[in-house]
Amino acid sequence: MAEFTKTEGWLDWCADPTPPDFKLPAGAVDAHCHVFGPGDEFPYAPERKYTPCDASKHQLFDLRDFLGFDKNVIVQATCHGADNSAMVDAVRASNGRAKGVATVRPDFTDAQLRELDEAGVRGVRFNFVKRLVDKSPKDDLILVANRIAKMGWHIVLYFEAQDIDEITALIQELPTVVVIDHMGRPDVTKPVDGPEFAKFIKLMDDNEKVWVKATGAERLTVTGPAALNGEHHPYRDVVPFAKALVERFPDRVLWGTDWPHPNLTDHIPDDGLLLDVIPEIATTIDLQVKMLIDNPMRLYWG
Ligand code: 0GY
Repeated sequence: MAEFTKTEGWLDWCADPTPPDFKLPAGAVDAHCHVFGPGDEFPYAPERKYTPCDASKHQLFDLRDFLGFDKNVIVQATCHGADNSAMVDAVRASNGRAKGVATVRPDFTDAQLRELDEAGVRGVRFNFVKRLVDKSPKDDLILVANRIAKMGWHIVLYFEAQDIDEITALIQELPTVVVIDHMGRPDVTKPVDGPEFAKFIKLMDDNEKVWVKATGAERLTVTGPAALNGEHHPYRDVVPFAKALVERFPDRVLWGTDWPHPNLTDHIPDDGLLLDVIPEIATTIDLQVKMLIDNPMRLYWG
């Protein structure tokens, strides 16, 4: 049995989230979350950059039910490398209520890809965040892209804001829908209408195939989760960035909890509080239904 000790400073996930004030519409999809292990059943990858605490499929499904989501999109995280077993096991156990995004290397066989597809995988993720991977996955991405395009899958990209020029060029070569994690990780201390975020908006303006996850408030925030002047405005510094994207690209935006919030060292996100960000960024029922139901259903269950 494999024994794993979580990385020093690693914070556990919140075991008793606050009941959210915001009530999700029926059929809502948590379109960005992970499962970790359990490590003794699904060992973490030797090349991983962190060892998380276990976060099992049962714990994910409990959170789904507590928050009022109907479905999950479970995204492969780097701590499991290209061994998708924990994610696939969770998707298979969901009774059709979860889809997956896998890590695929060029040496995967067609039979392996078919098996992932049959399990409920609908996308591949390429992680360009330097602290999470040994080398840029660009070459792998080009080799894998055309193969997964034939299966109707899409590509999820995770990168840092400073790499946007390189990523913008790369996206031109990609044959599928491209979903960008955590809004391209903007520096939220900069103005939302400044030149940095304008680049991200232009990328989406210029490329109809690019979608975005208005997620990651808990990891992009500088002000933290606290309420403002006693009022209930969690993660208020991230809200203008997410709101701008939801309003400009209502048909190409997704939202998810990012549970169990890997690599946070300053606070343990309360997933109930995080949910209360939704009505701040998607301010009408119409926008909420698009972001939480119509868009993820089209991309993952369509
Ligand atoms: C996230 C964010 C992070 C981690 C990973 O695959 C991963 O390990 O994506 C991060 O550290 O920013 O979406 O889970």
